[in-house]
Amino acid sequence: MINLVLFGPPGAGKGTQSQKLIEKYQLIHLSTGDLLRAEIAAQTELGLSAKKLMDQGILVPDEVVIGMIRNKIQDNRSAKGFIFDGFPRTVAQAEALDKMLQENGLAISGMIALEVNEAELVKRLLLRGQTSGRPDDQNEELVQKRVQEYNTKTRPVADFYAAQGKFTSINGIGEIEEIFANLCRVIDGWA
Ligand code: B4P
Repeated sequence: MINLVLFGPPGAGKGTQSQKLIEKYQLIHLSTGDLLRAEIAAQTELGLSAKKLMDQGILVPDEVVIGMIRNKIQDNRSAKGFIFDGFPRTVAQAEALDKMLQENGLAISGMIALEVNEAELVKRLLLRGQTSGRPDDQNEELVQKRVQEYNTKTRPVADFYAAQGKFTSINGIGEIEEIFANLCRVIDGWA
């Protein structure tokens, strides 16, 4: 079973690469960003309170995203594995994920980080903002805020997996196919 944490700053290509990985490895894709946007579209109470934070580029509370992921793992007990995309984003989320997986007799296989510099991230997200309709992709100030949230709250999650010997980083700049091939090489090494 492959349980991958795909890591990187906003705009690093996590969502893009996840789509290719789920097809190749038949994994369940768990994107907390997508799950939150689905709650917003359905206008649930959770969605409405998350929207206020997401529109400012701020992370939503740990207990909200942990609860969403717990439900999804329990709904997919017979899965071949999971891609965690955009989760965990804090060390508290990483600790909760380890515990949840342990309770289900599972474990993270490894974390792969996509390394992309800040100028490229801003360029990609503002470009996506022209067509995505995502309020958090609309202006540079907001995009910078998301990168700042990543640097302060999310970056330490890499050390959490490195301490377990489960961290690999690859270049996230270049052709999408080339980055995908490098990801597959790391994953195939886990088999
Ligand atoms: P997310 O939905 O996770 O959004 P994201 O970080 O912007 O990454 P995404 O996966 O969408 O973009 P990608 O890199 O694929 O989070 C949104 C918000 O939700 C957060 O700010 C937060 O408020 C909240 N949230 C989500 N999870 C949370 C959690 N666990 N805890 C607390 N809050 C949480 O792609 C970006 C663009 O780059 C695309 O347009 C793509 O086409 C392009 N691109 C990809 N690869 C490329 C390449 N190689 N070259 C050029 N362009 C490329």
